[in-house]
Amino acid sequence: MIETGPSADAPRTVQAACPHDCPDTCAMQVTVQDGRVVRIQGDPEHPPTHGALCTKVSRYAERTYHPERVLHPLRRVGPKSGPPRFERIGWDEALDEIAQRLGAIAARGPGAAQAILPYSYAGTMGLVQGESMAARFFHRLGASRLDRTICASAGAAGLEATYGAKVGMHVGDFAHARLILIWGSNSIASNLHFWTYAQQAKRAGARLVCIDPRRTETADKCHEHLALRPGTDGALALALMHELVAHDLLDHDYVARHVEGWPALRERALQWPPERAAEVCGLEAAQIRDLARAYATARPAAIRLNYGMQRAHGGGNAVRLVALLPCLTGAWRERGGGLLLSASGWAAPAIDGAALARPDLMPAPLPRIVNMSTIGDDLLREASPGFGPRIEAVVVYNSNPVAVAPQSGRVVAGFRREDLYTVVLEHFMTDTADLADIVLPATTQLEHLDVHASYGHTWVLLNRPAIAPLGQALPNTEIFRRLAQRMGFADPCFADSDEQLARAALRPDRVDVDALWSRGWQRLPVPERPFADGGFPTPSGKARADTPGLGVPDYLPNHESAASTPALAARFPLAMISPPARHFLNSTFVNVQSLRSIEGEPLLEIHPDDAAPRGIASGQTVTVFNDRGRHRCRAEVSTRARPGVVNGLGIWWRKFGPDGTNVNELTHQRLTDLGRAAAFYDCLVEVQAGEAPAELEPAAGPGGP
Ligand SMILES: Nc1nc2c(c(=O)[nH]1)N[C@H]1C(S)=C(S)[C@@H](COP(=O)(O)OP(=O)(O)OC[C@H]3O[C@@H](n4cnc5c(=O)[nH]c(N)nc54)[C@H](O)[C@@H]3O)O[C@H]1N2
Ligand SMILES: Nc1nc2c(c(=O)[nH]1)N[C@H]1C(S)=C(S)[C@@H](COP(=O)(O)OP(=O)(O)OC[C@H]3O[C@@H](n4cnc5c(=O)[nH]c(N)nc54)[C@H](O)[C@@H]3O)O[C@H]1N2
Ligand SMILES: [Mo]
Repeated sequence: MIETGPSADAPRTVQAACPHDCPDTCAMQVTVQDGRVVRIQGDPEHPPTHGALCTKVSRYAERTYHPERVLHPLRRVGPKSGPPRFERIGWDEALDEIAQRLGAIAARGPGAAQAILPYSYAGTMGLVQGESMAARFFHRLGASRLDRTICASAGAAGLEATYGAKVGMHVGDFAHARLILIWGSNSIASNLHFWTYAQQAKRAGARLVCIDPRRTETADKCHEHLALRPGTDGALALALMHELVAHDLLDHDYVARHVEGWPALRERALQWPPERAAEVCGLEAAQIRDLARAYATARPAAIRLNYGMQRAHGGGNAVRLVALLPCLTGAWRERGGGLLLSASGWAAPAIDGAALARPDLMPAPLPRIVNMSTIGDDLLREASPGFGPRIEAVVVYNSNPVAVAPQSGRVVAGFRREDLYTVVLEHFMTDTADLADIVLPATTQLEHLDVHASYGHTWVLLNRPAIAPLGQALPNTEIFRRLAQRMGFADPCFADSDEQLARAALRPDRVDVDALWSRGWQRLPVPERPFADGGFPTPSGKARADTPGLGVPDYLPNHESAASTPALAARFPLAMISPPARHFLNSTFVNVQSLRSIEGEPLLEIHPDDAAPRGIASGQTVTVFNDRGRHRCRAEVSTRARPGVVNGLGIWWRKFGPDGTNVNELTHQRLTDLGRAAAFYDCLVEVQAGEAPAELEPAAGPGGP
């Protein structure tokens, strides 16, 4: 059934799916002629995709055929402190060496393989090329487990604490809303296909309100923009609740029947009059009052919450508070009312994660868990009873930690350890691949089979390979299959083909696999107006204002802010957020010339009121710094930044930065309240024109806050 290999002369169309970490998970149609991809388009029939792809992914062929694709296994020559120099080696040589190095660590005795760490995230969201054969391999090996916290785990924990699962509105139902709060989301940049529905609602008369410290391109297109201080969303939500109570705007019937623990939260909300929140958030009290009234009286009222607002100390609690708003007003009652942060909980029952990843292959006692958001510190940690063995080998796939993990100074120092054995499966020589011992060429989405679920809509999708692998590239699955064989892993699951893995991923009672194979996508069974009459996936069926073990949610100030760390704020008075650049996907596409030339160069937006006293003009080189490091980039003096907050758009490859750094040189490794996540947007800095004085050089060696 699966077409591979070179085609005949006539162009043919292959049904595919966008692999990227984006809520939209588009259905794509790939046109192939003479074995080469000539065009990539959105599938016009797939409802959320609607025939449209973003600028980035319509350039996916440019990325696949990029002249700098890694197409052969490579071995490092020269020290990690020096320039990245590699020699070409054969697959057998590469895999023999890796199997020998990993095998030697594992052979030291029970638990020893925990010195090996797999590091992966969402370079592809595919269920097959993500955590299937790779997970089986590391489970059987007994390697450390990775806590995948770098993106969404604070919000996920907040949502689960409140609704019981990561469930929310149908994205298409936003078209029916009369009011939409776009909260912590630059939808035009990062959730374009939601934006189409929001536009439909707007044309039908809906009011759009954007809640975001940055005046994004999305904020420009909304009727109103509340530019709150980063990390203060919880205070805003509490004040909105205050107004709902004070002006009796609650849906008492919905609250009584479908919300648990409201009386305790009500007491807390009453301590948050709009004036108090206005002070914390940097807003006007009148804006908060107006928003509360508008939200409670518009029917249907919808909230598109996104992960931008949970990358701060109190991110998990903030999500809990915001997620309760539609439960207090009964917004869930109508089609077009409610909230969407993630829809992945709707797909979860359709996916057989255990069949894919085979956690039963793990040894007892279970290997330790290492948090991916603290990889910098963890690579530099010595063995200890609390931590376990020192990390001696890292295998990276579907991720670029040297660019994307917080506090890069520590991450780079860790990956530079000469005694660390690093294997990177990649398409390109990323900042992480530059520090590898072995680089293995991986296939792209056009070259391998996969199946996808989405966290922003409720379809599953098939991705057929459109072309044969370029050069000597292999799918992640095949690389781990071959490694398993060399390690002598005899379980028959290590022989499963990609097609077997794809079929095993989906539960036949939920997904008609044959229909998926023939059409390329299939809608999951999800109720209309899912919580119109309660029925949240919690034990009681009620949304939880008071969650066992967590209590009632609260506003938690940032790790770093004028209120929580005044001495630090005196030295580093500006808050920095580092949201995605529109034409990159995290650190993917940064090396695609046509997209990089749109983004230009690493940029820091700074408000005129902050730029003037520092003598900073647009276009000038500036140094952004704090105790963790310094990062040079170009200033853009702009009211896209609010006073007191600078925006460093991400995520550039370090090596494209003027001084070989990116914004993560400044971020820290402290975690969020829930979900053990990175708090990227909770960060204080100072900015000065030109280059920073030498005494601001960060101290070498371990340290950090
Ligand atoms: N083009 C593009 N699309 C992407 C990505 C990308 O890198 N580029 N990344 C993808 C990924 S990995 C994810 S997780 C998803 C979602 O990714 P998100 O990171 O949620 O993506 P955005 O919606 O672009 O950005 C979040 C918005 O939150 C704002 N923000 C920052 N701090 C706060 C705060 O404290 N409160 C509030 N209310 N807002 C705040 C930022 O200014 C930004 O406009 O998007 C995906 N889509
Ligand atoms: N300062 C700051 N830092 C951030 C964020 C931020 O907003 N600000 N956002 C955070 C968020 S939300 C996220 S999700 C993380 C993202 O972090 P990552 O998931 O690491 O995302 P990418 O940077 O896109 O790197 C993915 C890599 O996987 C590779 N890849 C893609 N497909 C395949 C494949 O099939 N096989 C193999 N072997 N490799 C493949 C790509 O070439 C790419 O280099 O970054 C986080 N870091
Ligand atoms: Mo993410």
